Amino acid sequence: MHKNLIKVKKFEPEKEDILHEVMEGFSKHQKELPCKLFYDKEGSALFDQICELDEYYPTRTEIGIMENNIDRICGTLGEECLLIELGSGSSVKIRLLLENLVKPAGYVPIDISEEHLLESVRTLAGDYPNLRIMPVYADYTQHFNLPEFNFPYSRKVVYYPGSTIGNFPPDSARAFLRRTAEWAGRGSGLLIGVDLVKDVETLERAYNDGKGITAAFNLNMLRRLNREIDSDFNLDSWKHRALYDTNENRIEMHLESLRNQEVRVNGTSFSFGKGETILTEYSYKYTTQAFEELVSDSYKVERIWTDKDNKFSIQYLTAV
Ligand code: AVJ
Repeated sequence: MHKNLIKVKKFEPEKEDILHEVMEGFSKHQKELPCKLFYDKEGSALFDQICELDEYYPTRTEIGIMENNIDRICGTLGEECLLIELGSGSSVKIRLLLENLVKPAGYVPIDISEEHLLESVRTLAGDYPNLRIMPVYADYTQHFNLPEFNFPYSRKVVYYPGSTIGNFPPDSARAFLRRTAEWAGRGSGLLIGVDLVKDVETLERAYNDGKGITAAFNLNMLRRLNREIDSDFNLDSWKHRALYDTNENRIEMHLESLRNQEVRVNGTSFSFGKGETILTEYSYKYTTQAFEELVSDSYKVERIWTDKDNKFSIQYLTAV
């Protein structure tokens, strides 16, 4: 391991945890699987491919906003900030920050995919030999322990790019941001990417790409379960579906059963009717007003940067 890596206690997601999530999700009327199960090694690699797709505008738009406003963004974060990234691996974006921030005090990437985390940290450590990097392998939606920060820094800034906040239904998003504001503390910053409400065609195309990468990403969740827990999903019997709900302002991703079928999971049999779906992901879209309203009990919106078409926003908030 590189010399500027501070080792933290290793976090191991247990097979039992995954099994528990599956059992719980399959006991609901609308069966569901948590979207964090997308990100094993294969899933993380497929997600990287999604980010390159013509149809998938968020990543490229967010990077464009950063490039156009990098001085303003870094000026807002200020000198010697301690940058804590939730769900790292977005190496282009973090590099833009690390290259333009004035004397960053440290970088704490938190990620659920151990291999993805260590691989990106290894590369970053080589490229920024003077940067203090403290990777944390954890599920940041659950309780986790941060390493001790026994060095000076001006303020903590939590970095949450990619509009991943959109995965949470609004009430959970509010609760999650409240917890984040609590552990990061009053006055801490939150630099967050938020995807904006827009026309249905653009949204649905972004989740139904022509090459079928998003479909492979969605189906990989079942493949992963077959690899990691005792399940027997037949991959030929499931189909990717993504649609936008204009009332809820969200993309819904589902896996649709193509026939009546039984699936065994750890000795328990579940039946799926033809056309029945497993909900795998929500991706909520916000107006800037709706987002400000969502966060208002824990954060104050200080700055909003967008692209010329108002597709996506990067926002800087401070915990109140
Ligand atoms: C990583 C949650 C922001 O919701 O757009 C991309 C995940 N799912 N294509 C999103 C995703 C399907 C993505 N986030």
